Amino acid sequence: MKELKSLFQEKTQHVQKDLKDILKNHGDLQVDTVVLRQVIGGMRGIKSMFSETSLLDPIDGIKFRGYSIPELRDSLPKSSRGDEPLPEGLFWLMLTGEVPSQSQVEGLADDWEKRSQVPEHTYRMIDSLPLDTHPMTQFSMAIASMQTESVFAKKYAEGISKMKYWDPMYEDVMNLIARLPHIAAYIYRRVYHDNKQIKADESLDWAANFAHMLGNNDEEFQDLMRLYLTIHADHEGGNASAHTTHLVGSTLSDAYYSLSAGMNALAGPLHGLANQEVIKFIFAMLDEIGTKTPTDEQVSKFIHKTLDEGRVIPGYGHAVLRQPDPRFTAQKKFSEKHLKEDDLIQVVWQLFRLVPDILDGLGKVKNPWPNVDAHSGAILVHYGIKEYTFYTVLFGVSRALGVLSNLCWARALGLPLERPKSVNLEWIKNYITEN
Ligand code: FCX
Repeated sequence: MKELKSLFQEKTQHVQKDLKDILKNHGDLQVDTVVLRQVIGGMRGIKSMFSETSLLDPIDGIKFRGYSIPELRDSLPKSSRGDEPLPEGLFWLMLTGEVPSQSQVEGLADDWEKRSQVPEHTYRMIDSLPLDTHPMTQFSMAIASMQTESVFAKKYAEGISKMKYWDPMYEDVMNLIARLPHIAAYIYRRVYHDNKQIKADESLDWAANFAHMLGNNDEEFQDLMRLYLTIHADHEGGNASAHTTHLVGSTLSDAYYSLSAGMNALAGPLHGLANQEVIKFIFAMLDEIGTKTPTDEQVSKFIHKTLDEGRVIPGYGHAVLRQPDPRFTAQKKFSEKHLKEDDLIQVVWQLFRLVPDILDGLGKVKNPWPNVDAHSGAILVHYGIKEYTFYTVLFGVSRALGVLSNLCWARALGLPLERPKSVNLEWIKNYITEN
C-alpha cells in the first residue's frame, strides 16, 4: 500500500532527525541508575531501550502512541458490522503515529488480503509435524519456514545500502501480517477439526476473516476478535516477545527469523502461555470442587492450595503494571455487554474479587491484580474456541502487529546491534568490596 509506505517513510525521517540531534546534544544525559538487584533480577525497570509504538505506565497501563485502550476503542475506525476497533487501524497508528481514516484501514485490509498467499511448503512443513505438536511450535516453525520469501534477506545478499533497509523490511512485515491469520487458522483446523479447512472470505476485514477461517461466523465473535487482536498487539519494548523480536532483528536477521524467535518467547508460561494456563487452572478448580458455580470459600481454598504447592496463580501479577490491567478491564466490559450470564465468566469475576487480597497477603507479590490473560480464555470458550492449547497462537497473531511495526522502525532509524554487558559473581564481589 503506497500511501502507508510513504507516510511511514516521511514520519521516520522526522524521528531520525530528532534522534540525531538528541544524540549529538544530549547523548551523555543520565536517564537511570542500576542497582545489583536489577542486574541479578531480570533487569526490572531499567530504562535502556528505545521503542516508539507504545509506552506502559504502571498505573494507567498501556498507551499506543498516547492512546489508552478505552481511547482506542473510541477513536479507531470500526467495521460497519461491529463496535470494536479494527486492528488494521492500530497497526497504522503504531507505524505512523496517526489515526487512519475509514478508507485508509479498508485499503490496508485490501493490501493484506492481496499479500496473504502462504507458500505451499509452509503447509507441507506443518503437515509433517505430529498432530500433538503444541500449536505454538507449529506457529513458530511455520513463520520461520516462510523465511525463504524474505525480501530483506534477498536485498541484503544483493548488497542493499543500509539507508534503504526499511523498505524490504516493510515489505516482509506486511507480507507476514497478511499471512498469519491463515497459518493460525490452518493449524487450528488441522489439530482440532480433522483438518477440515475453511476458505478465506475476501470481503471480510483482517480479524473477521480470521474468525471466519477458525470456523465461527457469529458477528459478535468477529467483533471479539477485532478487540482481542487490538488489545494484545503491543506492551512497549521490554516485554519478552517484543524484546526478543527486537534483539534478533538487531542482528539484521529478517522479519521471519525475528518474529519466530519472538513467538518462542511468547510461548513461555510466565508470558503468553499464561492465557492457556488460566483456563486450565479454572477447569482444574471446577473439576476438583465438582461444580460450575463454586462458593467464595471453595475458590479461596483452591487458590491457597495452589500457592502452597509452590505454583503461581496464572493471569495475576505483572512485571510493570501495579493496577488491574486495562486489557483485562476491556474484556470485562465486553463480557458485561455480551456474556453476563455465562457461568465461566462469573468464575473469572469471582477470581478477580478473591485473588488480589490473597496474593497481597503473601507480602511479596508486587502486583496482585489481574493481567490480560486472566480474562481471555473464558470468553473464547463461550464462542466455541475451547481448545486452550491454541490460545497463545491467537495472542501471537496480535502481538505480531506491535513487534513487527517496531521492527520497521528499528531498521528505518538504523538502530544498532543490541549488546548489553553481563558480569559474573567474581566481578560482583569485587565491585562490592571496592564500594
Ligand atoms: N502467583 C503467585 N506468586 C506470584 C504471582 C502470582 N500470580 N506473581 C508474582 N508472584 C511471586 C513471584 O513468583 C515472586 O516470588 P519469589 O520471590 O518467591 O520468586 C514474587 O511474587 C515477586 O514477584 P514480582 O516482582 O511481583 O513479579 P515478577 O515481575 O517477578 O513476575 C510475572 C511477573 C508476570 C512473571 C508474575 O507475576 C507471574 O508469574 N504471574 C503469573 C503468570 C502470568 O500471569 N503471566 C502473564 C503476564 C503478562 F500479562 C504477559 O506477559 O502475558
